[in-house]
Amino acid sequence: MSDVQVMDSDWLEFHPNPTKPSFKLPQGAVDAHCHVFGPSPEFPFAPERKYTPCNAGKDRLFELRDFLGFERNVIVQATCHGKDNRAMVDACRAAGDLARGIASVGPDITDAEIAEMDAAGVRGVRFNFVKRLVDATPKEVFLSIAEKIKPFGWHVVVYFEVADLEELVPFLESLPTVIVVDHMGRPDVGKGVKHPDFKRFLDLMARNENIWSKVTCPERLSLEGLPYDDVVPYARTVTEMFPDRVLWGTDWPHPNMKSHMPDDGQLVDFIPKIARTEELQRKLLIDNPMRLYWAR
Ligand code: 0GY
Repeated sequence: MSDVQVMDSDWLEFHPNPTKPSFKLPQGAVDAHCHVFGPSPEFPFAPERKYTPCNAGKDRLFELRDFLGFERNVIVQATCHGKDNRAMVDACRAAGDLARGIASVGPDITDAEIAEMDAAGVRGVRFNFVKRLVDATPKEVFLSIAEKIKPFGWHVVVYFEVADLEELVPFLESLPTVIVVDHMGRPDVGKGVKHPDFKRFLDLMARNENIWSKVTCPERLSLEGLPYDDVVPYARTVTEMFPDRVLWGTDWPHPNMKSHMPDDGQLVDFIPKIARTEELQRKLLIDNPMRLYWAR
């Protein structure tokens, strides 16, 4: 059989030996946005995937968790696995109580399937609007999924590009669950924090107490590159305006990074720039993710 799952020729693999962060994470810190890729062939990538990554399985993730000083992970289903959640669920099970998961599901998902994933630690679903990652799903379909998962106490993680927010606002405001927005809605950090696009995002969070944000991915959003200082005002603004509704994560193994591969230790050192007090750091890294993911 020909191997159709060789990683893309321009794929950048995760950093092989990240530096030890200078910032000492508080005990109990949660990496609330990371993924597993395969490893294939145990967990093959989905036929409908838009990219074929390197293998980056749970063992490497747990090694990184321990090395950086995190205690727990929230593992978000990556689009390269489509709606086949086995790799993510297997990682959650293997971590015991130290991981939670976010799944990708279709409208045909049954209550029994949700309950089974719930028992493994899954606590939500991801709705992806990023066109380079997925084919479009009608909003009515997403809404029907949200209605199905709501009785389980699950929430919705959404990933979209800044240009799509205006059109998405009514849909987001109609969702019946907690919503977690990936990477602050991907602002264009060349425009400044006062730009109407970023204000639209802040206003959305201000109006809707059920909307949270991951203040993640400076390496993805930065136009300047290391040390990603052009992203600081955005992440700091969201963290200081909504200290009880922010989450932080590494985004390991960093899918689709093309400019460079971040050093996960340096990413951890970004945290005190955006959460400048011990109290903000505790909320961002412990209290908020524990409330959202480990309340039961
Ligand atoms: C991220 C970002 C990306 C990819 C995915 O599931 C995914 O494929 O999330 C991206 O390419 O921007 O949050 O990991």
